[in-house]
Amino acid sequence: MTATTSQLASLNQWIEEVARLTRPDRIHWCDGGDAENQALIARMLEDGTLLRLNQETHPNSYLHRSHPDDVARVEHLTFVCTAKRDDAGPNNHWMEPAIAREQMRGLFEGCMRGRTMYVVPYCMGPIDSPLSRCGVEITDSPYVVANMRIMTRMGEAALKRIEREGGFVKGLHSIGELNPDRRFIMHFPEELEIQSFGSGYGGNALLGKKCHALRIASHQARGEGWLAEHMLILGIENPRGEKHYIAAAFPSACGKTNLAMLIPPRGYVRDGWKITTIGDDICWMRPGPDGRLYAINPEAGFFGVAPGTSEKSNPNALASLQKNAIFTNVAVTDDNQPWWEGLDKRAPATDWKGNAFDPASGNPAAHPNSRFTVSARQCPSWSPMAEDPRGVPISAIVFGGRRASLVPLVFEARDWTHGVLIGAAMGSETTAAATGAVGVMRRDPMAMKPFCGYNFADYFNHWLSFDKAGANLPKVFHVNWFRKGESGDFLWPGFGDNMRVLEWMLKRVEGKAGSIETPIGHLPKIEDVNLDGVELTPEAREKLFDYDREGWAHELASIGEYLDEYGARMPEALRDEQRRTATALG
Ligand code: GTP
Ligand code: SPV
Ligand code: MN
Repeated sequence: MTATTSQLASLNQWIEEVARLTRPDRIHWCDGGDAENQALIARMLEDGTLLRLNQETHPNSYLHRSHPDDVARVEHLTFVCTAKRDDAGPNNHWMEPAIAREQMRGLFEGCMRGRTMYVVPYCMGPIDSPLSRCGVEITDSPYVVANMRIMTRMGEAALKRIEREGGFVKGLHSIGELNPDRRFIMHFPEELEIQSFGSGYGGNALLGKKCHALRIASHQARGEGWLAEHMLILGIENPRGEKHYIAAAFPSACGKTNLAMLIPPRGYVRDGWKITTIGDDICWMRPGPDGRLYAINPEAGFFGVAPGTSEKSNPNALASLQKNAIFTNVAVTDDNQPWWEGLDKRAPATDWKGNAFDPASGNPAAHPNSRFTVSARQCPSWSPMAEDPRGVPISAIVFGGRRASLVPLVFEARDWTHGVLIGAAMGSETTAAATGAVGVMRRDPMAMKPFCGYNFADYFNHWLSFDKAGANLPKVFHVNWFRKGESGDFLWPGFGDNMRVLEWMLKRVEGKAGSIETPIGHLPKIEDVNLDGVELTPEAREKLFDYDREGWAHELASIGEYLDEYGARMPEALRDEQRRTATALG
């Protein structure tokens, strides 16, 4: 039964061990090639896992309808299992490793009977980059294999690197019976191991993504002096041809994909400004020889939110989706094209569950967390620098959340420590990317609340540690595209117009714009932000560009309480910074 094809004894051994436990009918080692992919797709079309979309408008594109109870990440079932509870921190659910392993053993026992076990070797990052890291995911889901092939460098080349290096992250996944009561996503960062059972959904099942590239990698990065972050990476080129790279952390479904693929307003394009895309979700960065932070996108594809994606909001994403895409839980039109809320004015025929769509029901046709999976190379703004093994130097780090009130459009940190406080204090209203209530304000430091594989107090300390002799660190900013006015409408047009804010940041990076110094940081002078062609109401001008001292005094008190939840482990430097800011606000 076991067709062992690896040169690495430890890998073969693990595969055999897992096969003895899970009892698959067959084992398939994935080479990542076209023939393999076509065969997988053919099988999935046969058994209904995939449905063929209109092949004239969307060649080689397919629809997957998940189990209706399996549509988002499940944070309450996601655990970080470190030997000591405190090492996982109050920011994670924790289970004792031995107990977690025992529990997972019970679930995995015999779970692949009648199924094929796929062995998926993958590389996170350019295959020849020293910043990249490899893993092997074992899964019984061909849908996961097809997605991993798009999202990572999967197959033969990755296996060769793994055999050369000898080490890799072990990920074991089974869709189980998709029973929400038998579903767990367990991480063992100290053993570089992931075990996920009972879900086929993105962040729960494509183990290279959040499980490896964030939870395991953040833990590993702390030990090795680098950072694994929930950030997009974009390139910005000015009319003189000078290039900068910006990394931005926004919580799930808060605008990373959109900002990464931004098309600047017409005047900017005319003047020769250009935005290029390196990554839309995850960023690994470490100091280079010149003291700057160099970043790679560990992923090779986009697993993006469909609703709201349109020719107007994100034309680059739409162009990427013309072919070779997998759509999950979107609706379809009567001629079998993928459709979601906000795409266009057509009426969908069938909803995400496969039922005839009834507009009178009041329910959306596409699931609010419906997604597309597509190769990054198909994006018109994709930058070949995404393949550079050295990574790209980061000039600015941006934090941002979904905040209907209080938080202005943009402000800049005084220095690195203040920047770390701004990141640590990030708050955002929850979205459909995770199960649970939507629209509830919660602290989501650095957009890593669901993804940091260790104690946040230690994580902030790690961030602070980058400020040392020889460092040449990026400037740190905070943005809020989601401020609302009295009427409940967004005050800022957002999307392409966010370019105006990026331009102000670059001016600050290059020392070409002044600012207004306030206790919360440097606010732009409104005349330094190019607002040509933007209509802002007086309410918008005030709320986007000013700050409410009293409201911020409350906010800082609440941030102080939040930091205190981590007790003595919270770095004193961060508590000091919070106290300084609170005092300045009076
Ligand atoms: P994950 O893939 O979950 O990590 O999400 P993300 O951070 O990549 O978010 P994405 O870019 O997919 O945007 C999520 C939602 O926010 C979509 O419905 C967008 O239309 C909306 N959005 C993105 N940018 C803006 C903006 O500048 N303004 C407003 N109002 N909405 C935005
Ligand atoms: C997110 O939720 O932040 C995503 C989608 O990017 S998932 O892959 O499920 O994490
Ligand atoms: Mn994300």
